[in-house]
Amino acid sequence: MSNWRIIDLPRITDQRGNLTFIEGGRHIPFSVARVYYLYDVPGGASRGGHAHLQLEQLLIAATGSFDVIVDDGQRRETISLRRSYYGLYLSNMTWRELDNFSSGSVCLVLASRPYEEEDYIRDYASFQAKAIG
Ligand code: T46
Repeated sequence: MSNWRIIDLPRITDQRGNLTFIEGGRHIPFSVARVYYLYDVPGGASRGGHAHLQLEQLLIAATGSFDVIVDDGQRRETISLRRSYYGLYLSNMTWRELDNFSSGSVCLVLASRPYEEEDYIRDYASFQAKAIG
């Protein structure tokens, strides 16, 4: 089973504008403990470059677009997010790098746990050794 997948979120379309909602445990496979967002990302910047021991997340391009490079230690894929009704689910032990942010883009993140520095693996070789056992 893959460490990542696109989740097609519910869409309520309306002449007044569209609405998407997310219920923890229903649309995504975890309860939401934290929400944060990346914004005002300068052109050419990249974020991430780490994995998490336990954390699961859902990444959404709430506005604009960006690319997410995902890696399970054996397989690497680049996923472009550009629609606010698609979420990219990342399981624990998934390496991620984010780049190619469009001007004004916002990366909205729902997370299964509070911020815990000890949950990060920041060295790729250590991540890969742990991931492939
Ligand atoms: C991920 C990508 C998409 C906090 O104090 N609380 C938080 O909830 C977060 C996420 C960060 N921070 C502090 C820790 C650092 O001093 O904010 C600073 C920047 O964090 P970081 O370098 O981890 O940011 P990104 O954008 O490289 O990575 C973050 C998440 O850490 C990561 O899990 O998937 O956003």
